[in-house]
Amino acid sequence: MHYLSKDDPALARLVGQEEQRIEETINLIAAENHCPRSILEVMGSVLNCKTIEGYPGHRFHAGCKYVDEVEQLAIERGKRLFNAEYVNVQPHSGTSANLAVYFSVLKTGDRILAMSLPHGGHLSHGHQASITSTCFNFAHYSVDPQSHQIDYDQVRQMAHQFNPKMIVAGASSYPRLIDYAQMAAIAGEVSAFLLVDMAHIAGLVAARAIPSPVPYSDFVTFTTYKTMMGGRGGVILAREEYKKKLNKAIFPGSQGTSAVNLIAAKALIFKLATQPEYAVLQHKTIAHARLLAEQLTEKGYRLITGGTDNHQVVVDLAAKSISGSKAETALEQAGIVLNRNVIPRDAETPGQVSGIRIGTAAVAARGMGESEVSVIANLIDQVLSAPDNMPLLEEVKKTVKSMCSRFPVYTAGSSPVP
Ligand code: DSN
Repeated sequence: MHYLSKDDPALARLVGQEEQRIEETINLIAAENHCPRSILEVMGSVLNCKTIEGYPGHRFHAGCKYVDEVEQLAIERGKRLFNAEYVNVQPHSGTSANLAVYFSVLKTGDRILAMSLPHGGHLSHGHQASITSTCFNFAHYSVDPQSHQIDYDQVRQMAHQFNPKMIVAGASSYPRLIDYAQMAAIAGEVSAFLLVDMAHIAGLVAARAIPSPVPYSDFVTFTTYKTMMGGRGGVILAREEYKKKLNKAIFPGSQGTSAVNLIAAKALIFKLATQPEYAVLQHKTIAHARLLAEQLTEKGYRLITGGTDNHQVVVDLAAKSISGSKAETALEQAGIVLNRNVIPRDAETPGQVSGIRIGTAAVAARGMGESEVSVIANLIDQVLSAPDNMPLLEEVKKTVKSMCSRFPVYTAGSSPVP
């Protein structure tokens, strides 16, 4: 931060404080990760300054010789990694990617069937607060009241009644695998497109740790900074037949110039994701989530779906007489960072909610193992059993800080795997 410290000491101080926060706290936010240093380097490189519009070989500004190669590299690596016919690496985010997919093959007002947000879906899947809901006519499927898993019979029934032009599978808060073959069969029965939003699980899919939706879907979207462990941004995978429509829907349809530095970070993580260390890490992320789920269950916590198949555990705190919001605050005071989460059929107010969502990608990335996961489960339980006990929260914070110091993220020349 040499130049930043000179130009803007106040901002440099904040970056330093954020670095310290990262080092000293346990990151259990399921939508985050620690990325390799090389990702930070390429995101902060001169590539940031190049304006590009259009696609490699067809640009609207001169000087694109090298950035064309960067984007082509990202596209080719993305195709190989995910076995996809078409890749678009320009979306600024997962929401931008989803919007572009909707607009590529649908008209405003067309019907889309997606998972309800309180049951695991995402804002950009037609939530009333999202612009997606004003552009398209959404209906939402929910999860089974007992198992909390997707009820494919209900999805099928709704698809036949609602007759959507597109079905969206994929979630931001769903700890189980989705049966893509079933979703594709249902979409086929009603002649709907199938979009799978794999934002949360892309890294697990890239490592072949869980099944890929690519063979079953017309479109797959994801972000590159969650389990994927790369820089910020979104990606679209599709069949080649949608290439022209998708390219147009991103540029000029919904975006202007795109961020070459972030496209380069996508190229980089697609390369790193082919390394054996990456696969080991993604398997470890899943194993950690399973262990955490088992240990919290043993301590009497009720988990949504009763467990996990991926990187996240969703805990229903209703029986513990503590809201998700209070749990989030108390845990943060103790150095454990996660987010409150709405759960299916949540009885709490939207601000308080009844759940918390726990992700294990970042603890795996900084090298924590099974014994640390067990410590984390104990610490979570201690805090949630006495959220107003400030001396206890201080004690836990000390334990967290001490444990974190043995697993540096970026200090002492370290860099998260791979
Ligand atoms: N989709 C949001 C989440 O899952 O928390 C942010 O990426």
